[in-house]
Amino acid sequence: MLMASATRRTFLVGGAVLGAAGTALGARGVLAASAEPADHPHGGHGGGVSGPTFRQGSTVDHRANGFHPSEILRDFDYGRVSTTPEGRTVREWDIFASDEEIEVAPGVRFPAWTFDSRVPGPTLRCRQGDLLRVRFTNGSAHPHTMHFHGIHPAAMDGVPGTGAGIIEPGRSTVYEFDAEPFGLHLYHCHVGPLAEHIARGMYGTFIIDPPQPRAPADELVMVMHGYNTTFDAEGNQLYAVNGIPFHFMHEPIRVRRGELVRIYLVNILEYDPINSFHLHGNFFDYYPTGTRLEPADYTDTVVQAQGQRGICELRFPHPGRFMFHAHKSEFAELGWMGAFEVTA
Ligand SMILES: [Cu+2]
Repeated sequence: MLMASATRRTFLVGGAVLGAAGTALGARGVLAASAEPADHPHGGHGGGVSGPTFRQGSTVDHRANGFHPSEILRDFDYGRVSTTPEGRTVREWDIFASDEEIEVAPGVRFPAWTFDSRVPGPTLRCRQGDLLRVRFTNGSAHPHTMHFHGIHPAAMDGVPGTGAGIIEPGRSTVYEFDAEPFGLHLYHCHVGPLAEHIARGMYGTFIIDPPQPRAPADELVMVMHGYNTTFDAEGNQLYAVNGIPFHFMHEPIRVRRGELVRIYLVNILEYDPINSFHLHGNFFDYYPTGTRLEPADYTDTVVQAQGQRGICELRFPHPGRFMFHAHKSEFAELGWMGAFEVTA
């Protein structure tokens, strides 16, 4: 397989080469090393992070990466729209897979596999009952698919062995299916080793709006994920929302006091079994999978396994800065934290 040679990579961080195994820093040392001055020698921390981290200070080169987490927040792709003679809405997208080296933390480069050159991939959005056509072209050096969550024929499931099956490099296929059921879904590659294909960045959000639209709101997409930068068995060294760890600490999400905010929250984190979302200073209505119009919970913390997702709706009664983060302190300190800036 092509990936065998690519799965063992090293990264130059803070003057030290971090290999897949046996480094002095260890897997969790990557963040501490990247976050402190190069002339400040430091060993591993056995899972913790001490001293300053890049949650303050320097950040990555978004321009070179070609995507920006703050833009991903409110970027909904409704496709090319047309209408059948029967009056049915048709939405079409062209999605391109490619291999991209991205800077995931200051000085830490990650060999990602992407949909449309970004992590996460584009947020595809439609309404229940639309006819969807997704032309997928594989420009990566590795075989991939697009597997959508939702209700569709087996041949459109985007898995090896059914329908078009695995899409080899240079090949393309069209996935065509009806948009159902309404809710918050996702798509991801489904080629093995699946953990690696997902962890490399091959996932995105798929929203099917209900027949009667939800109330107008400031709508945000948050995809929770991680990076295993050393490609070892120990799991992730970095955790993020929308591509870059700590991004929303550097650039808090600006929302207006009293305005309805709707968060489409998706967990695709690989290697760790559970992820979570906790909001400070407020509570939200929670709609698991977004498939019902009545909230199932009113809370400030939700837990999601991989592939779980849900819609959070809230209004901020107080202006000021309010943190959000995984209520798993380890993830939070390795990048999964951010803040809302509520303006009057
Ligand atoms: Cu893949």
